[in-house]
Amino acid sequence: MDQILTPEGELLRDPPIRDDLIVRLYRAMVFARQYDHKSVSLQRQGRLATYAPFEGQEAAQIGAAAALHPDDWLVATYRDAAAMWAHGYPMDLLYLGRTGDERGGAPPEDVPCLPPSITVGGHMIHAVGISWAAKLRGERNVALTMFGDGATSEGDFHEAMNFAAVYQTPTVFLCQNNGYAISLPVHEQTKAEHISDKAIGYGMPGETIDGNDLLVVYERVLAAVNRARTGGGPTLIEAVTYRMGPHTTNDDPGRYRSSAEEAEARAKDPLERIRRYLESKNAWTEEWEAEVRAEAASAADEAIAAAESVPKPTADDLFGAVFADAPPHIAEQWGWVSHE
Ligand SMILES: Cc1ncc(C[n+]2csc(CCOP(=O)(O)OP(=O)(O)O)c2C)c(N)n1
Repeated sequence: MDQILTPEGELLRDPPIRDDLIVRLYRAMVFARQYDHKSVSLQRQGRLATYAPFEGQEAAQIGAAAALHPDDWLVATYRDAAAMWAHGYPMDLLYLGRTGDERGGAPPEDVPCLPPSITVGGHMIHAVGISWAAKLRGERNVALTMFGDGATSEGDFHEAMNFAAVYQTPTVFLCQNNGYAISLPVHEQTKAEHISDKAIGYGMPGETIDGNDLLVVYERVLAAVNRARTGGGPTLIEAVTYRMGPHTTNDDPGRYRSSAEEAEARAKDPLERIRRYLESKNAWTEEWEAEVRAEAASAADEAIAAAESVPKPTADDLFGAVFADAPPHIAEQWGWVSHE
């Protein structure tokens, strides 16, 4: 498993980026964690619907998004809010989406993100389509698609990987192997030693990296993005990480994993690792951390306030988003809601 920065914060080779960029990405990870914690607490207050926490996966998501050009596409899942936010998806729309309001799934025109896919695996095909279109049009942008270990058992994974390799589409497949698909551990998900080994069968490069190491994620995703952009075709990257929280706010991980395992994973916290490294370079202090956390908390508060101030969708918003011409039974229901 490729690694640049050990959990203790020691460098195994030169970092791919300068310390000032590492500081910026660390700051983004703190913002992401604040968003995540806030989301769980808002869900517990009944202000958000079901939420899928990503705590523990911040390095994989922020490192990957940082390797993209602003025009590149990000096609991700319900657990990838950190990556989407880092790629420009406004935080208030992320919150709005989690209130159950579909309008949160429509980012501004200049943010090349699809709405988060709830269908496991389905979005990888869309990423391949988008990147194939870019290739046919002679554009230089690539598509990065993020998915979990469980998604690699879907037929859609096979179709997307095969098509991408055959047509040499500029697609980067980033699997965040976070150990579980809900309660199913990854060793019951596949008999392959590494998820990245699956790339061999499709004829594309594959590699396994430490997904809690921001530096290796950035370096390897950037290499894959550059290869895709310059006509070298797709890559499969397996970023090994751990979902520290439950699958969603409806899940109790205590029913399928031990607290000893969770404690061991917490010792590999991706934020702690960067903090240790920055501290060793005199680029981190407790005061600065407190300031960043306070800024992150206000950003999250402002975003939720903006999301909660959006007027509730009308019947026309809800039905009109789905039907241009509503069939009679739907038109009847549309009428009921319009008159409520
Ligand atoms: C096609 C499909 N099948 C089943 C589900 C129900 N489901 C939601 S999340 C999930 C597990 C996905 O695990 P993984 O791909 O490892 O991603 P993670 O949730 O760990 O990020 C399942 C089975 C779904 N949403 N879509």
